[in-house]
Amino acid sequence: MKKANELIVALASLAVITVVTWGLYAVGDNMPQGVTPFSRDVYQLHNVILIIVTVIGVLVFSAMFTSIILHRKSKGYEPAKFTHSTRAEITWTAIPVLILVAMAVPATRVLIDMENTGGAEINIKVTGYQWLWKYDYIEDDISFYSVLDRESNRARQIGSGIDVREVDNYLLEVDNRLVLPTQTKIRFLLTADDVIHSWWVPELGWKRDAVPGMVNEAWTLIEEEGIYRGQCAELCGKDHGFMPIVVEAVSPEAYREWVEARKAGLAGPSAVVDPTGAPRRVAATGERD
Ligand SMILES: [Cu+2]
Repeated sequence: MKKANELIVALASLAVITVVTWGLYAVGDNMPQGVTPFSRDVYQLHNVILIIVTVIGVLVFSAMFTSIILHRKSKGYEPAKFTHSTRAEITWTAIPVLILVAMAVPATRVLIDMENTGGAEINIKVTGYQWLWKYDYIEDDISFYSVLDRESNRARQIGSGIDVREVDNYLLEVDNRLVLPTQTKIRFLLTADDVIHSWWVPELGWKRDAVPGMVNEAWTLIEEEGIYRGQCAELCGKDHGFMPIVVEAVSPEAYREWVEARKAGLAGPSAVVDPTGAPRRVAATGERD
């Protein structure tokens, strides 16, 4: 009878914890899967670790609640009298080690892949300033600043009277987007000119600090065309929240076309051709060189 009781309590606590954990997981926003091969690896890794910690949580809390309910002193339960158990010591050392190895192996694989910046076709230098970004396309000799767009900037001013919900991509739009080709390995060289910034576009699956006097590396290979938005992820000063990042990923052909037009001074801040067929904006806005 006592054994049956224990089993019922253990199963009930297990069910409660599983339902609560899964509920939180289902209603909560999971992290984005992203659009690069290792952003998806990171997503899978996150799920694997979540499952491992859920299983550990369920087992530990089931054992705890079973003991609290069935083995309490007021029920006259007699505690075990032993003071040392070599078998228990070995078990509770070996099991966590095995769990850590199970987590470390896939995590290390993804980390090594993230650091492998070799073989890139395009190199982009990213420089953080208070409070804007500068992009240099090293092979193509293109360089421009990327600043918070005018609409957001106007709306953010104290007493502007503008309803920020009316502003498209409020604080997540720039004047000059970073145009990149899809299906191409791109290496980033990140640095800063004043304080530490951090370049972060969640869909690409990584963020990297931009530190004055240092060059950090990262890489990406964007699989899907689209516009991906991010922000500086370092508290770099009072206007830290106003240095967004916008990546515009286009097909390699459209990218080449944009590069040529940009070099000729014919392309504006975006590679996306106006669907109305209107000519592209002449000369980029926001250029400061
Ligand atoms: Cu910053």
